[in-house]
Amino acid sequence: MPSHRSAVLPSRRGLIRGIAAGSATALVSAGTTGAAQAAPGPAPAPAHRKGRVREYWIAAESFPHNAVPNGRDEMSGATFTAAQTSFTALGFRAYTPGWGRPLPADLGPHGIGANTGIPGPVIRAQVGDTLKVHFRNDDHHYRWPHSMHPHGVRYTPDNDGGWVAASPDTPGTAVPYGGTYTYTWTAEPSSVGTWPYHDHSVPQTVPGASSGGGMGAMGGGTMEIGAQLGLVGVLVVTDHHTPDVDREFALVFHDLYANDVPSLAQDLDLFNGYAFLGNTPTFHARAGERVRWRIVALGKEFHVFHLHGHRWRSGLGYQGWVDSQIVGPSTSLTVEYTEDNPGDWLYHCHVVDHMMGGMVGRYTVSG
Ligand SMILES: [Cu+2]
Repeated sequence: MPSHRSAVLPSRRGLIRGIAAGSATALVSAGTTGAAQAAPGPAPAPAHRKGRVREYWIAAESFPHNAVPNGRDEMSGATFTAAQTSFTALGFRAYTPGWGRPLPADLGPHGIGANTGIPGPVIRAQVGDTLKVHFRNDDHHYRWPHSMHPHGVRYTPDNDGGWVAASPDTPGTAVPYGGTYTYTWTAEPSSVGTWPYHDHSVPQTVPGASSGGGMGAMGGGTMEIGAQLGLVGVLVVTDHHTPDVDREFALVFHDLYANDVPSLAQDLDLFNGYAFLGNTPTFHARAGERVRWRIVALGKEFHVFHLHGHRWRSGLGYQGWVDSQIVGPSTSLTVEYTEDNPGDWLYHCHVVDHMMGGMVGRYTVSG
């Protein structure tokens, strides 16, 4: 029996409950709160709706990371040594106010996710809200400047985070090691959906890399190398039309290139920073639950998200029901269905090279 995407009534109450039970510690209400007011009617909420101020305290950190911690690909049988698949990664991590302590994982449908660095914490807002993201650069390994560049929300140039050599002093585009910056972004009616955010700072070359540094005295370096090393996350904007769900999974597609990251023995295709079946995240749901995947991609490749045993509404018009959808650099997918098919399933990129490079994982559904 196919899944159904049913019309779901506005559930402001559900969202508030979820926030209270979920990432509340990530949020410090520093302003007026209109969120508790009665939900408006079916028309899109106006941009000037009084929202809340949602503050996040996020650090960019460097840390050793093995993308294949169990040393094998349970799909092909290939094996790897830790040295072949390890590198110094970068990641965004959410903290208590003042960058006090890392926030605990919250994998619930309104939570920040695993908060282990790759991907960064799920940043959430409702239409009308203002996001104040306090950023600190704690990249003690590379000591490069970093930034946070959001998609989907509204911001001024000083809150863009995108560095260009022609105007290198634009605030917030190259936060130095040890430095801080606060970005202000607003959630508009046109912001509803799933978006990436990522490092967009000065191009750099990992020592020993055959790429980027090849430009030598001409300058160069690899654009968005920070994002390739892990500085990428998911930004979610909801409104009163957004259906409430029982499960929400954040999934980031991105790729590592041995030319850019010389400690790697080969290119790797990653789900949430990990490669190959048995290493990538295993997602769980139960029959009858409403499930939402929030998927973003970053890097140089186009991917195809495929989920075994399920179909969903594409929302694109050229074909209603799908079981595979294309996602490319900086674009996203929001996949929703009511779970009706218990079993152990695969999700993977259907570009075969990418599946063989690590983009495959498990999805288990209990009855
Ligand atoms: Cu792919």
